[in-house]
Amino acid sequence: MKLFCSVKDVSNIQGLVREALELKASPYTHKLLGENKTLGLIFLNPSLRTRLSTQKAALNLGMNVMVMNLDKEGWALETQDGVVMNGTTVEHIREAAAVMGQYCDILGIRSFPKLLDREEDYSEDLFNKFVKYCAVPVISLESATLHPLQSLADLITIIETKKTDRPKVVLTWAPHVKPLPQAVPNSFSEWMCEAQKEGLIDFVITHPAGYELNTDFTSGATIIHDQDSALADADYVYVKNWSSYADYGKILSDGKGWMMDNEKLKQTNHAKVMHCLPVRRDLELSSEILDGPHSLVIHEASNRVWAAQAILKTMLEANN
Ligand code: AN0
Ligand code: CP
Repeated sequence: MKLFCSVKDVSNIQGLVREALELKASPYTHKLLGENKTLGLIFLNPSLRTRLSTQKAALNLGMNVMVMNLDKEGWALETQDGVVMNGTTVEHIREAAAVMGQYCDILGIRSFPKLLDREEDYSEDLFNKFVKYCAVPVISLESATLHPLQSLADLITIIETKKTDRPKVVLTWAPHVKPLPQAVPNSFSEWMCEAQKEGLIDFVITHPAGYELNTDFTSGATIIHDQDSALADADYVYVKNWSSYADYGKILSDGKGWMMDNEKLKQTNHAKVMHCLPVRRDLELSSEILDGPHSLVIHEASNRVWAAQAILKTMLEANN
């Protein structure tokens, strides 16, 4: 594996989940695998979970880790080709990525979309240029359109805790005050569609009209605008806000009535509630749920370590 940015980069998702759960049971079995190897984690946006869990995963494998907040601590980056750099950008991604590749055996990068120009964001221009010019294996730490380490941790969490053979998983849109990327729901959806194809789950998406996701990521999902009917008999409810894809990057309404709370959970099959975090309490999800027995959010975040460790292990073994 030289690249991890999508479910398409994984040949066997069930095998990967098994690997992650084995690492969870025995975190230090491969503590020499990453000896004398360096992981670089490059952030252009804030992060708590991705940064710490990926660092911990690398340390469990014996790797060295370097972390850089490139947006704050690096030189202002130019990503366009053919421009005379007489403005505010100081360094081109061609040199910056190539140099980071000299210092690291594996690189991770986080780069959110600007949410201004749909074509630009969905071209994944910055991420793809980083991959091209660094010349070492790359892990997405959340790109403009996908967040694969999160989705793998989500799949691990569902497979680890499921009580029925084929649980019903519902992705439900939630209100927010800021326009957020579609990366988490796109990614969750592509992973759940693959899990559904393999007979592991049934997958339903519910959102208000106008919040349809790019259909490239939702093939096979049942999409229902009525939240109540979507939630009926759900075993897992995955709560997430995203901004509109059609009216790109916009918040279309205040989303009143879409916050997940205990009253809504009554329609489900005692569903467990998931969220990638960070979560806005009592806006996206009620405190009552977050502090109660239905919440899986902390367990889900803890599984980020095993998701990252499974990917790093696969990359180290493939590129040894
Ligand atoms: C980001 C998002 O929605 O993509 C990161 C989530 C992991 N969330 C926020 O910016 C609040
Ligand atoms: N869920 C997630 O990726 O969290 P961070 O943005 O804190 O890394």
